[in-house]
Amino acid sequence: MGCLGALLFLLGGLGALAQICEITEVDSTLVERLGQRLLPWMDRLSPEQLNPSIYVGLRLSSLQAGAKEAHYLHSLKLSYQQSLLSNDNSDSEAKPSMGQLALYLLALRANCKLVGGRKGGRLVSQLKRFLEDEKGAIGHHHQGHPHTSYYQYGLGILALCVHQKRVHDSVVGKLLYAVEHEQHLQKGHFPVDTLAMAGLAFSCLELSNLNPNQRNRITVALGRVQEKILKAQTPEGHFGNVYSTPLALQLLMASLRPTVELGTACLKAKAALLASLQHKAFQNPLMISQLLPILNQKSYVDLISPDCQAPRVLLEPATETPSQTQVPEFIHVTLKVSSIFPSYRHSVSVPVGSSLEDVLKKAQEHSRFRYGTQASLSGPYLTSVMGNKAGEREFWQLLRAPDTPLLQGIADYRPRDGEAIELRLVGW
Ligand code: B12
Repeated sequence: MGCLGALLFLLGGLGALAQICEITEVDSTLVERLGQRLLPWMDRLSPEQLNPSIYVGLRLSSLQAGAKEAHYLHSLKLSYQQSLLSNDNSDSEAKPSMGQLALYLLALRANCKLVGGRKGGRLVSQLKRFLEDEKGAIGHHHQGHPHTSYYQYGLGILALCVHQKRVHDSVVGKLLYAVEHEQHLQKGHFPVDTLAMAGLAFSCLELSNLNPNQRNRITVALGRVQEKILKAQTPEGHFGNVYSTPLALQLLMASLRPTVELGTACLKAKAALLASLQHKAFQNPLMISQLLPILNQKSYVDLISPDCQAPRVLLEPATETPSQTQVPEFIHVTLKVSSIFPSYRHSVSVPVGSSLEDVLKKAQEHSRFRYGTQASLSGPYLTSVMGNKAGEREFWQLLRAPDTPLLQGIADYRPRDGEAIELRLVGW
């Protein structure tokens, strides 16, 4: 073999080793069971319970909900357009946030519509205004923070991009800077989710070439995001934690950068995810909605040109096995709040299988404990404890004592007997 032959042989070998990220051959019954868990949520049509992420997740999955799906989109349109396009500012609390508007635009695109007309134009202008305000809050010298988060900032850019709407280079520039100087992304709190969302926005911009002046910077940032996410893989295989893995995989699947490590890392993540599915880790509809696309080899970036003709399997409601009525067994859970004076500690007894929210309710009924929540797309978000509302860039963190942050919210986490749960006011 001559020199050229040897070189071609070597390149061919390397090409074969560089792999893309694929999650194929997932048991269809497992996927259907996940989809079935979304169905009851699609009957909840009140404005606080509507969730555009559910619609997006389903449309990018291999499953469909028949007439329910069209009805859900219709309800989303009524609710979002009414609250976003009305000039009534009296009930500003009820207005969707920047991220919710962005998810709504993703839902419209998932139905193969591009925003247009007067109403569509107003929604786009509103999202652009949100981003401009956030850019202002970050500041010229990047000394500030967005009012929402870099996660929502990325989501906003992504939503406009899949509708082929250009945002100013300076808006994209703030997200690029945040990725280039990672300390600006949420310190310690879910950097993988935030990086993945930023990466999805950059992937869309790269493919659509909407900001040609920033092409090189976007390409470099994407490489950095991919590298960081691969580095965040845990020994079990998750990227960050189990719940950031779906978005991380969406980003890696959309990647145009096959590498030797990529394919292997994705296979390992698939194994970890499947194990988590067996352990019923995915019950929350928002989490399921971020997971379903990857089980169908899709990511939010596919919304650039969605395939609305692709065959999808019709979901049938799950057949319920009647549970035997038994006398409930009780467990004891200790609830602690040390961030207040005087501190609080109390043990409550609740039936086995109760959620942390049930524990909080019981403590409120039987002691001086008080709490408040706010509805969100992930479920009830704990906003205040003992009358202390978390301030700007603060939150009430949920921990299993002594120091393990919970990976689920108050409605989903089910404490075990003897566990102590701490609610701690922290900055983020
Ligand atoms: C940003 C963020 C935060 C910020 C929110 C503040 C802010 N102003 O943005 C901070 C750091 C405070 C936070 C806190 C928590 N978070 Co958080 N968060 C996110 C993140 C990265 C983006 C959320 C978002 O903006 N969505 C888009 C907008 C449009 O949707 P939204 O519903 O309007 O957004 C609001 C809610 O998401 C709410 N929120 C944020 N996190 C959580 C978690 C839960 C369980 C609930 C009910 C609500 C909630 O804050 C958002 C802004 O108002 C997601 C990542 C993801 N993959 O979704 C994780 C994520 C949702 N969070 C998660 C968790 C576990 C928590 C905590 C429970 C952690 C803890 N141990 O205390 C706490 C919530 C505790 C509480 N008080 O109820 C998990 C949820 C997993 C699950 N099984 O559902 C996720 C998926 C991260 C992960 N990979 O583990 N979070």
